[in-house]
Amino acid sequence: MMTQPNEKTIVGIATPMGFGGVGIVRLSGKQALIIAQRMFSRPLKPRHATLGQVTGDHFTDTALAIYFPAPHSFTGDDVVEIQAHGGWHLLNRIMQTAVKHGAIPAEPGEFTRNAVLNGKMTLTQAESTIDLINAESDLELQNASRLQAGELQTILTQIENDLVSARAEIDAYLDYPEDLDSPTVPWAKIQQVQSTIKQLLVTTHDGQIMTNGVNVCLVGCPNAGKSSLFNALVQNNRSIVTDIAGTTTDTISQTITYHGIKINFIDTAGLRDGDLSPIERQGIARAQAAIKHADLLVIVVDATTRVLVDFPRTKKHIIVYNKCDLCPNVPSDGLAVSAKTGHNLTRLLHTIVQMTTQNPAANGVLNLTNARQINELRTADQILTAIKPDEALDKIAANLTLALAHVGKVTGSNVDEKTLDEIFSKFCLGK
Ligand SMILES: Nc1nc2c(ncn2[C@@H]2O[C@H](COP(=O)(O)OP(=O)(O)O)[C@@H](O)[C@H]2O)c(=O)[nH]1
Ligand SMILES: [Mg+2]
Repeated sequence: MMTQPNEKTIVGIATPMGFGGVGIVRLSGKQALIIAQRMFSRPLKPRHATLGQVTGDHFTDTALAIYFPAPHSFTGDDVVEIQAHGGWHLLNRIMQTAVKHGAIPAEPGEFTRNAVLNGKMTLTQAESTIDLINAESDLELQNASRLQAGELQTILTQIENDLVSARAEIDAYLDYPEDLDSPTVPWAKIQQVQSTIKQLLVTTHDGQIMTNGVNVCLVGCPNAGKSSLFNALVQNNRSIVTDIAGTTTDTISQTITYHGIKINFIDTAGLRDGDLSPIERQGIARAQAAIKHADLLVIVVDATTRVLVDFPRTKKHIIVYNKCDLCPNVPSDGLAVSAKTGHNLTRLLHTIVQMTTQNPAANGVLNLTNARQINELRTADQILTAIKPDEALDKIAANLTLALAHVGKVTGSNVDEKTLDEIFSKFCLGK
């Protein structure tokens, strides 16, 4: 017989694998309390932190334990959290002890999965947990918090309702054509759904940038000052600077956050031809690969020589004339900067953000960041966009149902076990 998710009691380490002051082992399921009491010295009361001893083979630790009776717990099942000291071996031992007493090691994301299955949170909220945990900037945190609060779920539930009611209107005619004078397609409703989904999809570009950052490649002739500029921008002496051409060979990257946007700067080898060492040739090949993958190129020109390097003009780029401390008058097609004095570097950062983002979350737009959700909504969008008002009604109805199915894969109203497995396998153990 298949075990229902909440018929077994699972155990996992909820805190990261490492060494810390505190580490948490979490039990969830019908036997959670019984198993916890087999290893904890004092009786647990609902929602009370109890100080006691947790004991197993080879160890005893002083710990706090809290019992959250169902349904008022994270998973919706009975939960016990044991807060012990945060050593990975100790926590593993506590977990093994729980297993010895009847618990089953949790699969990645199984706690959250149970929370969804028990109706404690929606699927979009569960998926946004990963965003919240992985957030590296305030913008990401802000966006993840909004997803956690259910903002996307609310929008998509409205879409589902509209699709269902549009479909019902058509069905009414198909079932009883004699009752209605002429078939009416609820076109306004369909268009409303179309436009809401399109609005959501527009945000994926910025969502992507918010999560992964923009890749900005510093490109130019040897000695233009790329490495100096790189160091000044990332405020770290990462890259070696000399007046010898060909100093930088490997690509060097570092990420900074500017106004909530992550910018991944990549310093590259200067581009030049001639009789080059194999090291420099490889460096230039790497530079060219980095240029190809960059979202934006900063073309660094030495203001004193003004030699512009060859670069793919079709790529987004900004020309900067560096060393403007030596030569303040520069051509109007670029920005005068100085790695040495820091002149115009804030302006450069500002321009980079402006040129690479469309509508950053700072403007109050909810950004889609999850590839799976984006794929499903893109498919729904394609299906809906292909619908024509003068098509056969049964065909329109069928396409509305199909679009609804894809939206349901995001909201959770149409997900199977396999999809849930895929979603939660991306979670960490103990989550
Ligand atoms: N005066 C001045 N010198 C600079 C500036 N930026 C770089 N340099 C000098 O130019 C030379 C080459 O710099 P580097 O950053 O290694 O250039 P790269 O080969 O393009 O990476 C070094 O001697 C730097 O000190 C600048 O803004 N002003
Ligand atoms: Mg360099």
